[in-house]
Amino acid sequence: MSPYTVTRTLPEDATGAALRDDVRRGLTATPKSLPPKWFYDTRGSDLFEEITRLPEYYPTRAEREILLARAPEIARVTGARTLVELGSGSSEKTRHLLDALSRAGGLRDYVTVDVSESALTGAAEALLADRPELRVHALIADFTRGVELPPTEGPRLVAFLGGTVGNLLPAERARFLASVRALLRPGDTLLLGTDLVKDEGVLVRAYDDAAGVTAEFNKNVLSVVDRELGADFDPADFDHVALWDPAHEWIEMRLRARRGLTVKIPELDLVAHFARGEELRTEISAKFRKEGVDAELDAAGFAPTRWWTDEAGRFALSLATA
Ligand code: AVJ
Repeated sequence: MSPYTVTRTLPEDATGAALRDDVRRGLTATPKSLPPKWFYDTRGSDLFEEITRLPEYYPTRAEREILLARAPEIARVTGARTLVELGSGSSEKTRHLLDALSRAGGLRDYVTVDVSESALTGAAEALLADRPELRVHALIADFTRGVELPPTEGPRLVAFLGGTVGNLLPAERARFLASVRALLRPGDTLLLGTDLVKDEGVLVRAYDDAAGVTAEFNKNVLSVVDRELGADFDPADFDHVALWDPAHEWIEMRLRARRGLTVKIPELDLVAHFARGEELRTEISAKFRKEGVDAELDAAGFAPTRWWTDEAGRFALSLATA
């Protein structure tokens, strides 16, 4: 049996406290908003997995295409002995990277960081079954609030895939990238996945699919607030909205009240009113251009060294050295 450690840096009640703060702040603000990280309870994570298989949702397939094509080069260029994956979820795409890094000969440790304990430990155990020689460290942590990495051997490769960096607002992104840079030493690298600016119709359909899975995923955040904070949101009172903001170059997901309504949130001692048609913003998903990604990496103290896209030019992976 190979070594496998689970470290919790979030106190048991941290998730609840953070959710309460976010919901209080978001529902008393104008316009109303909730951070996207609260989508991902078990049902939300399952719905996201279903989204990745939808015909309209191209980012997962595009990123997998790049990883498959470039994994050997990534292994060669980085010489990584430790792979750190942030927001790993089910770690499905990571397999290609792990395989290439193992074949290149240097990989010793895999550190997987996620707020979702069920996603983490399930994935870690599946990986271990195939790779008895790998040391796996599962870290339950909110990577936007800073993590402490186990003292593994360098060079380290930090992978932040899926385009999830686009869920952060520009100022949050700058802070986040700088905090990742601060974890690294010279010679370590960052592998960053970013979805690219493209035709508006293609983008909107990726977030408003014909089968309605993304609508379910969006409304799931209301069920999370109901269950965790005793609220009485009825998801059926809201319509799913996905729109392209051309000024910010991001997709916004919103929930629009179908009628005027009042929601009670007993755990917060809060009552929230929605006018008919009022919208709650649940996610931004920024789309990027090469110049923008390079500039943000540079501002965070990284030197961008590689830029790869899929054949169709929909999605990019950047490699940057610390
Ligand atoms: C998991 C953050 C990459 O922003 O595209 C999918 C989440 N939201 N459909 C994204 C998501 C709506 C997704 N990321």
